Amino acid sequence: MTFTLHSRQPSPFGRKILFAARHLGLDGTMEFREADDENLVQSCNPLGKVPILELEDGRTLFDSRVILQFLDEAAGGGRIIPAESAAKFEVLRQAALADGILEAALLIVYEGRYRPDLEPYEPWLDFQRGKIARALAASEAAPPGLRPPTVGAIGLACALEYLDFRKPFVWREGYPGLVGWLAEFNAEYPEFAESRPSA
Ligand SMILES: N[C@@H](CCC(=O)N[C@@H](CS)C(=O)NCC(=O)O)C(=O)O
Repeated sequence: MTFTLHSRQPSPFGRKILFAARHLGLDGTMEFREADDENLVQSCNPLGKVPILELEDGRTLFDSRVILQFLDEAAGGGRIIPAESAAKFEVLRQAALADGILEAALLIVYEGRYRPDLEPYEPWLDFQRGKIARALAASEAAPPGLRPPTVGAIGLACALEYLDFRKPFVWREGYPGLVGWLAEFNAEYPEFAESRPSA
């Protein structure tokens, strides 16, 4: 079984897939392809977003949440998404919170990137910052467990490092518990650094 991951090197959603595949021992069967052809991206995903996972039989899967479920099953199941119902839904809820941080962070980044000729619209940016602040507070109050790295933990680690990377929201001073949590995640999974974007 081989897969092609269409993504972009700095994508935090793509990073979730890279780390999960590595952790699950599936990285040897997954080829990374830089998604620089917008037509190809849109033909695989009408939403025009990455990551996309192309399967051997030509099927394409998106979005990152679906791909993570697919990888978990491909690795035997119950590895990064618990099999037991209550634990599973708690982890999926944590993952949704982390994705929400990323979505709000991306909107802040895109506000600058796609409207470069206009003044930033602060009420909109504050609205997004509020989502990030509340989600970080909730994640700090009840952080995902570290062992194993569930989709909740993977999502949160990718979200926090995306905030460090693009700096749409200053978080380290306000959330010392999460600073410690992220340090522990990195210590536990040194291979996480391999997927860290460089630019
Ligand atoms: N919910 C999607 C979000 C994916 C996403 O927003 N990807 C960004 C790159 S990090 C993208 O492709 N943006 C282009 C666009 O919004 O058109 C997922 O989990 O995969």
